[in-house]
Amino acid sequence: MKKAIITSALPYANGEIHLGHVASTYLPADVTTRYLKLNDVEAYYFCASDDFGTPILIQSEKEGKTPADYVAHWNKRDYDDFTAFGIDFDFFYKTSSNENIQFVQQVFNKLNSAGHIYEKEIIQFYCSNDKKFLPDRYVKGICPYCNAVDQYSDLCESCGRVPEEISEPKCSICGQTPTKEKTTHFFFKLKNFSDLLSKWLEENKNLQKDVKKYVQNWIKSGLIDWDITRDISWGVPIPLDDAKGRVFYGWFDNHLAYISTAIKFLNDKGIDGKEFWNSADIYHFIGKDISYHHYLFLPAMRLGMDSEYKLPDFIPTRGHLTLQSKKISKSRNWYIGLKQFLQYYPADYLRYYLVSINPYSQDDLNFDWDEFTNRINSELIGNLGNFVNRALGFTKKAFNGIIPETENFDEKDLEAQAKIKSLSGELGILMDQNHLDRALKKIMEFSSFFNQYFQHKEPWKNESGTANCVFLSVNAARSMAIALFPFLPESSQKIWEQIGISGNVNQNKWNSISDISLNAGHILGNVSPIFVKVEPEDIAKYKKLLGPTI
Ligand code: B3M
Ligand code: ZN
Repeated sequence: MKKAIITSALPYANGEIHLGHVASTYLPADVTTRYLKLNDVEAYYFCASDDFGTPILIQSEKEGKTPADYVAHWNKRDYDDFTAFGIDFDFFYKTSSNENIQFVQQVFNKLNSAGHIYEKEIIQFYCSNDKKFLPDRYVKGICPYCNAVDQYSDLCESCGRVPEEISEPKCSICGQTPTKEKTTHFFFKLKNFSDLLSKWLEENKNLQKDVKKYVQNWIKSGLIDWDITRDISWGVPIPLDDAKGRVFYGWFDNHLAYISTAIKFLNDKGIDGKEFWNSADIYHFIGKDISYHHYLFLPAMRLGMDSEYKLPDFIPTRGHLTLQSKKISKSRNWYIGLKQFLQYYPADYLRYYLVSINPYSQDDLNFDWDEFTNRINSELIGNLGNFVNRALGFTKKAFNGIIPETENFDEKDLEAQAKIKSLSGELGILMDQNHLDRALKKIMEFSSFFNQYFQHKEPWKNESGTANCVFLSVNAARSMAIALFPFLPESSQKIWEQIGISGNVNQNKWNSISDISLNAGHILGNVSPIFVKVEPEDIAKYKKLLGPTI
């Protein structure tokens, strides 16, 4: 049996999950995992809260909580919100787990003995007002590469690079210009991995071409060794006697939790976690802002351990979500929390909309309330819901809910039959290539074909051919229910039950989508509309909630 491990970027344990998070990573990863499971792959989806790092320490200090209490709260809240959205992790853990802390320390020791680490005295920003060293988000300034203003010192959000030294630095707590003080830090020799990384990028044909090009250019313009130390109290302690009181940079430890979380879960299940990891396809789903970390730091660290844990096969990288064409910003209240959204509409509405606007590329995508309304009302309800309800409703009314005996198929019936036969293969190709949006579109085309078929056959006239139309339409609804499971798990189960098939829709195999397995005599379940229309008046109300609240 084929194996796969799927991860999605670990959410920082410092705030609620919003639509921007789920669009680019969690939803595509969830859809993919559900698909792989149906398609006979032993697949597991892992994630964890990203608990360490400066922003979290800063925020917990502001709220007067210990960082441990603070992250525990967000770990639970994030998990609950994901679950309500149908994101079905096999295991959601945390970077601050004992397993991860130990694993990170082991990895460091291995890299250190292999000669990939060195210690160097550096000058760090220090705020004499706050009496603190100021790593990462404690400093804001101008990006030395692209001149974007107001960037944190650890990542430029405008060009995606990690600045060596930010220009015109200011303390992000008090705004004062920091002084420079000496401290010793550990560095990872990223520079030494340029050739190995280039080779890996070259050889891995599954990586997206456009992202690859970006990363190859970064390598060409010269990598710099990577400071993996922080002079703060909250993090994985550096396991050396002369490093007391210092911890690892969050980006040194967080991606290692992909591995430590997988190993913990698999070992607990009685599976050899390491062996599984190394014989599985590894997928890391991310948003494009963290390409640098996933295409350089992460593979370099694994290479530095002689690939004791294999490198990723896929790093599906998607663009950012804007909201009504404007950048999402929590501070300006220009965002929609996942929990809040799910109070308005079922998870499947959002899943449908977000997958359908989300190509397998780095292009940004936009959430627009009016487009959401249109797509739900005209596509999800007008096309798909309508067909399912029409086919099943008519069978109920005209045949007492029992699939009739077929007669000879005419040309239209044969065409319809062929559509069912080819569906699983056609969808499978798109799913394997990560084109989730195109696969969903194909299901919608299938539905609209059957709407037209039904219309053309006019079964309500009860002339010859009616039985064939009913037979094929109910079978098409069955195919759709299975094909929709990765995308719309709740609705697909509803369709399944209305068709009157027992068990869960996900107990089927992907290629059974193309079976015509409901025979004459099969009895439907209770039939009712699957979806409820989105009302423009409600949308007008929700739109008003966006933006500055005074
Ligand atoms: N916690 C979130 C982000 O930068 C960060 C991801 C870690 S993945 C190992 O989007
Ligand atoms: Zn300060």
